[in-house]
Amino acid sequence: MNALIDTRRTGAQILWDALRREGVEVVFGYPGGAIMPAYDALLDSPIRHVLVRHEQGAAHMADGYARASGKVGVAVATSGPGATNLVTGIATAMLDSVPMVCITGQVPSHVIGSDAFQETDITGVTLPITKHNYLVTKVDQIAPTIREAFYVARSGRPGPVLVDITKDAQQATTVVQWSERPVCLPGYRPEHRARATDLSRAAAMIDGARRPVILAGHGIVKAEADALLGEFVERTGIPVASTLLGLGGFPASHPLALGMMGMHGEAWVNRAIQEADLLVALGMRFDDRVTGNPATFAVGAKKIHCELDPAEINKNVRVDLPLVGDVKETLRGLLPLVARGERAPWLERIAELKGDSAVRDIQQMPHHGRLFAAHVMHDLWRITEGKAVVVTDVGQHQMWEAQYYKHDHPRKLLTSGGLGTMGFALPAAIGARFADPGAEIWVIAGDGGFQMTACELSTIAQEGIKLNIAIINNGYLGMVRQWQEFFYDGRYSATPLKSPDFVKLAEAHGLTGMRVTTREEVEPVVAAARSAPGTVLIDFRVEQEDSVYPMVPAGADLHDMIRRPSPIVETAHD
Ligand SMILES: Cc1ncc(C[n+]2csc(CCOP(=O)(O)OP(=O)(O)O)c2C)c(N)n1
Repeated sequence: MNALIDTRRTGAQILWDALRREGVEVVFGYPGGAIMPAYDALLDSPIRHVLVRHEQGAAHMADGYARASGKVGVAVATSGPGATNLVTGIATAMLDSVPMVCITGQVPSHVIGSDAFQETDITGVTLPITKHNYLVTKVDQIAPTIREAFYVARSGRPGPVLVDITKDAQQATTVVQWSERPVCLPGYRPEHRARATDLSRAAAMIDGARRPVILAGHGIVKAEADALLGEFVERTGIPVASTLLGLGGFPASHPLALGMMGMHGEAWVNRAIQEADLLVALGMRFDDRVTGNPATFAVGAKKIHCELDPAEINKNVRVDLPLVGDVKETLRGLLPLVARGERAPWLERIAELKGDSAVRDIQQMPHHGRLFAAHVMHDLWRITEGKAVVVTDVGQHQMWEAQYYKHDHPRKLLTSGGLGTMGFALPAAIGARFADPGAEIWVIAGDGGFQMTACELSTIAQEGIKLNIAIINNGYLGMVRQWQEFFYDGRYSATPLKSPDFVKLAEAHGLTGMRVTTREEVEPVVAAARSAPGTVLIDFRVEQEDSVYPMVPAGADLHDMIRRPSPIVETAHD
């Protein structure tokens, strides 16, 4: 009898045991009524808990942890408002295929449906933005559900999974039977493998192409296929264009790295894609920010699409040959089949397409003591030798970072691509810090987005962690201001932005704040931030009305770019 009593565990205890069995070391969360049994049991678990200041932050931290480490991130929240506060973070992870498990408390099972205090149907709310979700009402379901949730989150195309556990299920006790058998879910077949005949067809298309371009996406990073991509490029001599989330999947310093494609991609990259006779798309999904008008996208090119998720095939762009499977396996299969390639005429043509881009490059622009955001990015890249983990927010600074901070390694740029979530950077960087305690981490955020989750400065202070924070402060919601300048006759509706004194804000949190207003100050202040033991926030006061070039207007043809005026026109205050 005593032995039986000893082995009975509460649902709350089982939850943490189950997380430990999945290898979880840290979770990000916020307590409340319906999750209190779990929080009580947490005190006896070796799992570290990071107390966030808003549940959105918990979701972004779990997301940043997952992006930086490749492991599953975990967020915890209570029912009702706690759970709904997770929603933006879950959607962010969903659109970028980030493996994450969110645990929410739910009202006791006998009051579900009665509009009980803090009751929200969170499985209903998150149905379209989770890969899968569960409502657990029985203690016996907790262990198998957590196991399944991790399996679903990390297998196949990764994504967020939510497990909603009623309070009574957390409080009840049971004797757990831990299963060691592999999880098998009816109807869920996450593994695919490209057929040998299709690989041979692809190899023939690749060998026969005269103007091929590789489009490297996030899948390269996620599948850890960067080394194989390198071998494939060395062998075939095909130049590589990257998506925003694909940056770092192929070294920016490689001679065949073209740079970023799409709305704010390099002009020659977009032109090369439009002139290509073959696109080899690897782990990317032809997002509208990448293709521009799909009707005129690379019309002269045959398209091979290597993609894990069959639902992506022919979704946005019709392709000639889909290779459904893990991109690493696909590349491994293709490598021995493709011939060594010499593409000199095509590379010369691309060099020609680069044309006057250099003179339009803001790096060539005299700064006359003023501070351009692009200069800050370039200097940060130079000073950190391109080795930092950079976590960006959303807006102009995000695009300048993508253009001017050259990433040579995967998982070094963490950014919200699909959902474009302002407020992502600061909490995601906190998550990345727990994934990689030794890394140099830079948050790069706009003055607008930073304020959306600035409360997490308190989390940084409480946890005593070190980050470097660069606020690219232009006094506007810059990217929207730019669209207003280009497409709404310069009518700045609700984009001028007043901010707190960021230096004082940092200091109020017990952190260090610094300000930079000229380019000369960038280097010494960045050096001081890097060598400081604690978190340093730098308020970079940059040009207020600078724009990101080139730009493909939404829905326009990919080659129809707005270019930086050339020669660069000096602005009035010179
Ligand atoms: C949560 C959220 N709300 C609104 C937007 C729309 N949006 C995209 S960029 C942007 C402006 C960002 O301004 P800021 O953070 O100052 O960065 P900047 O563009 O100036 O670099 C806005 C409002 C968004 N992406 N996310």
